[in-house]
Amino acid sequence: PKSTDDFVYTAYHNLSEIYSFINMLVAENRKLVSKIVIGRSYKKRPLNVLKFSTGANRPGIWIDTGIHSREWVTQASGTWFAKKIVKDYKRDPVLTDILNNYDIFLEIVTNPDGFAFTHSKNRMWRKTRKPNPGSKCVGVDPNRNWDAGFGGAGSSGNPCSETYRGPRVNSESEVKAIVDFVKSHGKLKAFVSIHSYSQMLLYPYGYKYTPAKDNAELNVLAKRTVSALQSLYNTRYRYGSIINTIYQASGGTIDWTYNQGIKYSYTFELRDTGTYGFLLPADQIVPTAEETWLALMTIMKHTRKN
Ligand code: ING
Ligand code: ZN
Repeated sequence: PKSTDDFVYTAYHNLSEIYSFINMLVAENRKLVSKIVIGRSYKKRPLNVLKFSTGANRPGIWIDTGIHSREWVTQASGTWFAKKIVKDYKRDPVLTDILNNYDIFLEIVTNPDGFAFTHSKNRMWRKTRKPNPGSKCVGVDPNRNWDAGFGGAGSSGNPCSETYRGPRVNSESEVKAIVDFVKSHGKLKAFVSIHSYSQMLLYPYGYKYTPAKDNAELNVLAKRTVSALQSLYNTRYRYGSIINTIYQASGGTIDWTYNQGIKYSYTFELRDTGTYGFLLPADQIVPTAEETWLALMTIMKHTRKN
C-alpha cells in the first residue's frame, strides 16, 4: 500500500508491514501523530509508540496490543484503532474532545521479536525471544515480568513454561521500556493492555484477592464498557478482577500500572471464546476492532470526566 487508506485492515500483516503502516500514518498526519521509540527489543528492533496529540503537557491514555505475540487480532485491531483515531479527530465530537485534552499513546507491536517469530517459525509463540542461560528454552512471559507480586502464584520459575516470569523484575527490555515511559511521563490516567482470547474485561488485581481500592468504580465502568461493546454485534464479555474472573496471575502489567496510581488500568481479552482462539479468522478483525473501539471510547470518556 502507498497510503493508510489502501492498507488492508481485513487481513493479518507481518512486522515490516505494520512498521511501514506506522511510518505512513505519521507522514500523512504530521500535526496529530508522531512516533516515539521507547526502547529496543532483545533483537534490537524498535519499540514504536504512536503518540496522538494536539497540545503540550497533556495527561495521557495508554493502549498496548500484542504484548503476547500470537494474539494476532490484537495487533491487527491496534492498527485499525490508529486509523480510526486520525479519521475521527475533528469529525467525531467525543473523540475530538478527548484529544483536545489528553494525549493517546498506542504501542501496536509490544513484543516485536515474538511477533516476527510467529510469522517465521512458530505461529503459537507467546513470550519474548531472549535466551535463558542454562536452559534450551527461550523467552520470558512479558505479562509476568512486572513488579507487582513478582514471583508469586500464577507465574512460573521454569524457563520452559509459557508463564516463565524471567530472572528478575523488568528483565525484558520490552517491559522495562514501558516502565521507564510510564514513570517519566508521570501523568497517565488510563492504561489499557489488550490480549486475546476469552472475551473478558479485567481489572486489578491478578496477584492477590484483596480488592483494588477503586474496585467499585472499576466494576461499574467495566459493566458499562462491556455493554457498549456488546451493542454493536452482540458479542458477550465477562468482566471482573483478574484473579476472580480468569485466574491468579502475578507480575502482570496492569497490576503494576494500577499500583503506580493509574486508576483506570484494564486488560481486554478480545474474541473469541475458543472456537478459533488465537487463530481468529481474518474476517473477524474489523468487527472485533469496531466493537472494541466502542469499549475503549467508554473508558476514555470516563477518564476524561474524572
Ligand atoms: N491472558 C492473560 C495472561 O497473561 C491476564 C491474562 C491478564 C493475566 C492480565 C494477568 C493480567 O495469562 C492471555 N491470554 O494472555
Ligand atoms: Zn495474552
